[in-house]
Amino acid sequence: MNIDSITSTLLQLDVELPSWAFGNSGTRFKVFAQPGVPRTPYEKIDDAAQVHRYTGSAPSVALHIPWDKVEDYAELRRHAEQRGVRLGTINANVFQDDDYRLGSVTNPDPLIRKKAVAHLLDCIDVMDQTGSRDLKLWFSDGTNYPGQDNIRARQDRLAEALHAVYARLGDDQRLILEYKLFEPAFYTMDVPDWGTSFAHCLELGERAKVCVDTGHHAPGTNIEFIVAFLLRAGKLGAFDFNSRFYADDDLMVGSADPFQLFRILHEVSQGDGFDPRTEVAFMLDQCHNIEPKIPGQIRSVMNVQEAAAKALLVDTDALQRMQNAGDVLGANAVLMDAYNTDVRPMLAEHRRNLGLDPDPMAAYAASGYAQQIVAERVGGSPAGWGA
Ligand SMILES: [Mn+2]
Repeated sequence: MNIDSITSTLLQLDVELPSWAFGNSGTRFKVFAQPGVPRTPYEKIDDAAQVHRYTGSAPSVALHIPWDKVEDYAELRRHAEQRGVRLGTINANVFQDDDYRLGSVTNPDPLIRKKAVAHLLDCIDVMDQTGSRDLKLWFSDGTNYPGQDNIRARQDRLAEALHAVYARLGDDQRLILEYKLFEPAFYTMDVPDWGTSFAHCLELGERAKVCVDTGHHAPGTNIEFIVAFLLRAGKLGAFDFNSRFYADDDLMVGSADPFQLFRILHEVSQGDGFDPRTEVAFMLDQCHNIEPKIPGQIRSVMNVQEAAAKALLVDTDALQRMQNAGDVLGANAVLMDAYNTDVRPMLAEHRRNLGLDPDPMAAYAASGYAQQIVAERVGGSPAGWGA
């Protein structure tokens, strides 16, 4: 691909930011509070808009309900638009009530299942007001001990809930089902892997798709294979990008294993996933526990752009020739040539052409915004993992 078509593809590559990345977060051991952290969904959007301002590639913000519950979503939507961004994916949250100790939509108690489904339907009402396309579902549901509950019955309850939610979607709305190998449940998760998500989505219909959270697999899982398979099947709905060394670490995308991110985005490129018509949502799902949050998000967007640029640099004609000729080393060399290219000068030039600072990290640091929010955001409760 030549430089012009690479930059035009990069222009279309929008990375959605998670509102929760801007709030305080931590591990189960400690949350380190940072000064200047947003206290309201409005302030989270203000911070997200900064990331877009310096990268030009983060025009939407995903919300988490109820963490981002507001009185008037139309007003929040206008607030976002005034800041130059829009509201994106609505992430449902059925994992924080005491009622959900034994599960939400798969709970053995039908009343608790009903409560969970009601929340999911409420989230669609929110989507109608925010103009969001996607409802992202991740369930913490599962069991800790063999025999604790009937694995098959839990799948039936899951399917029933998903059907109820799917039936309520508008014509332009999608259900995105995320999976996770383990945690918080340690014996079985009800949606542990892409195959389970894929099977439920197939049964639901066209507008149900799989979310690949890069941190939700067993160590050593070949994520790019999953991506290639789902794209081929038309079932890759979204990415939740982050990095992991051990479990669901939620570190900055591209920080732990940039080569893996490149391999994933190479499959995206091969499967036309960068074409907006393929409707793959590229989202960050991260927490910045010890590093400053806005620069952490800026760096993450840049990491996605760098890996995408390298993936787009792959000489696909040469690659195919080598593959067809059975030239193992030649084919591998074509891929590695692209990966080993320093694309940073190209991206700096791309930003200059857009009227952006070629160095988003430095430009944000020089803006004074970090000092401004520390001075202004006094009083109130900093946002975190709660409503
Ligand atoms: Mn996720």
